[in-house]
Amino acid sequence: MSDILEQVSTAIIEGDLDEIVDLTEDALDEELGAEEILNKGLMAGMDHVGVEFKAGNMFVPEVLRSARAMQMSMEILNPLLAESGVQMLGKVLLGTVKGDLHDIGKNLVAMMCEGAGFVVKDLGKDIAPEGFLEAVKEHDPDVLGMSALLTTTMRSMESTIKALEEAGVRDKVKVMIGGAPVTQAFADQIGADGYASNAASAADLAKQLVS
Ligand code: B1M
Repeated sequence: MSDILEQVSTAIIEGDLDEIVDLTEDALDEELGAEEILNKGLMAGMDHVGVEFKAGNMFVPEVLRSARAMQMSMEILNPLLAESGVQMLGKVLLGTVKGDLHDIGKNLVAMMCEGAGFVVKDLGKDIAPEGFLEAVKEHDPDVLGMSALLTTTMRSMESTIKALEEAGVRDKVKVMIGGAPVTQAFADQIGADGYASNAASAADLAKQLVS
């Protein structure tokens, strides 16, 4: 790998907000393509972050910093990627369910999915089943991801899946769920396509679901 791509990757891993923009511009000055910088610099870095986070060697504040660095670089690369028509892995629509204001974990999932090469549409928090349904119709995502942190709100995931079924769009989108009280057994019970226990696993799961 070229020296500058290694530096970009390291800046992502270290969450180096002071250097990442300059390094991204340096890589472009060296005539590297936006796609190469994304794949071999940013995603390589975020892959490493995902592995270390899963292993318990990196913690939420560090991951958030890496994700912020990734976003800063993506702000430069996004228009170039759009121009060159780069194929992303797919589209992930995300939200925290109705009645639930916890969004830190969901934001991490969004960033990990972006880092893995998905276009992410984040609906935010307190999203009712009808809100998810309308967004599925509007954005036509490959994966719908729902997050819940309260035992009292996780049932809304089931209502959302029912709303998708009733509207006849359930088979157009894969549904993944997560959040502290959520389990694989619950995912099976409500008919979700997958459950992930953490943000890095959620990105892996989204990849599996679209493959
Ligand atoms: Co609240 N809260 N909170 N809270 N809060 C918890 C969740 C709680 C466990 C605290 C406790 O009592 N020990 C408890 C829930 C009990 C329960 O239902 N079992 C609780 C409660 C009760 C409440 C209120 C009801 C308190 C009150 O007002 N009486 C209230 C509810 C408000 C509402 O939502 N309507 C409330 C409010 C809040 C704040 C607003 C103050 C704040 C949220 C701020 C925010 O998110 N912007 C807050 C916080 C910060 C917490 C704790 C302390 C931390 C949650 C967090 O961000 N964790 C939490 C206690 C705790 O966990 N120690 C607590 C870090 C985050 C990275 O982890 O969200 O689990 P997590 O996400 C992980 C995984 O779960 C997974 O990946 C993430 C990263 O690895 N994941 C997914 C998450 N979503 C996923 C989706 C996927 C896949 C994986 O696919 C789509």
